[in-house]
Amino acid sequence: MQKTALVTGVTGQDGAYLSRYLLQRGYRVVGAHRATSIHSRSRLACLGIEEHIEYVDMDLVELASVLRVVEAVRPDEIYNLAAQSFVGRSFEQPVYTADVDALGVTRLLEAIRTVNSGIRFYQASTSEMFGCALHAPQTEETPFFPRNPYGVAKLYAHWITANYRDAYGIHASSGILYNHESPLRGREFVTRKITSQLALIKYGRQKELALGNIDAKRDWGFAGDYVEGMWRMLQSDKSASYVLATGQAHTVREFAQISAAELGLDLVWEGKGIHERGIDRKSGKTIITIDPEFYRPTEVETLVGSPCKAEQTLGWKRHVSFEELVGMMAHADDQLARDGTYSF
Ligand code: NAP
Ligand code: G4F
Repeated sequence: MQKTALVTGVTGQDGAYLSRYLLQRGYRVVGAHRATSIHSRSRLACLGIEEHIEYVDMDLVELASVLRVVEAVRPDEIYNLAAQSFVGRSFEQPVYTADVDALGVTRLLEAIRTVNSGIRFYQASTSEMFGCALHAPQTEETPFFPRNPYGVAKLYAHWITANYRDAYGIHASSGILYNHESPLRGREFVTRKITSQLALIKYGRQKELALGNIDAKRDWGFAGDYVEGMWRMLQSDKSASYVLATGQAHTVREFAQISAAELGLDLVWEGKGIHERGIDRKSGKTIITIDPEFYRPTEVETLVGSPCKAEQTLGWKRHVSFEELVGMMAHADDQLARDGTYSF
């Protein structure tokens, strides 16, 4: 029998890749988004699936809206991808971030408990919960130490998911996902900011790219690989928490270096701290500057995860390497910058 999946945050990066994955597996996919969505369905259109999804209006800050949708759709599985997902913005909007990213999850879990406690639930947890991590690589057992309002809100969501699992026997799993990127990534996140702006610089449409802490290290994988892990969590007999990561960390500086090379720019670095600059050796022009505006009040310097449990228990495996990911994003943005068309 055909299964129905309700995907919240369907207009986002992961919403698009997960919906495509579920459609390929024969699911009926119902995508929930806000009536006031700031994103169009352009990511879904980009993957050629916009017309294959049913859409419902739902805002995670409104309990009645969440209840009505779960009642009407009667899903077998809910993937909760909706969130205010930008760490930088969470410092500016901590209360809103908590409402959506923390309490929003309780609203969904309450809807499941009320409508049908047999619905399987995926919560989009994050490596940001480890924050100032005490060990590296982090595992499902590493203590949490969040460093920003986003991480704190997501930690509440993570624990409430575990609580509904234990208290009510709901099949509720948390994916503790490390940074995953793609050509569909929002342009406020550092990877896409780098590839989109360096591509514009290459075509003379922009002069410089301003970055913050380029020594920060992240464990970057490809979003298309990670959505398969989400699905695998909900097919497992037992619900649990799983880390999805690559096990390798790279600096923002390395990401910029490889992006520049993929775009045909020969990047060399000069200077230190806020005076550091990235120069294109061929033209001699400064193309990267450091702007303290992009520093965070509290930074997470390094995150790197161990995907051992997911690999061994779920049979999950990532396929795209760091270098392939950077190349994929740089080439997609090269084309967009050349054609001058950005829809996300
Ligand atoms: P994204 O591109 O920012 O998408 C977030 C989605 O949430 C958008 O569709 C947005 O819809 C929706 N949303 C925001 N506020 C909402 C609200 N009040 N009610 C309903 N929908 C709302 O994020 P992503 O990269 O796909 O990430 C998906 C999830 O995984 C997020 O929960 C994120 O926190 C988590 N996560 C991401 C990563 C990563 O590296 N990508 C890693 C770990 C965890 P609009 O179009 O209406 O704005
Ligand atoms: O790309 P970022 O904004 O991603 P961040 O903060 O790691 O969060 C992303 O990954 C999390 C999983 O670990 C998700 F839960 C979350 O939803 C989101 O998807 O920043 C990465 C690093 C940071 O250390 C930041 O300080 O890059 C540094 N950075 C340096 N210059 C910059 C910039 N980040 C941004 N966004 N913009 C800059 O100019």
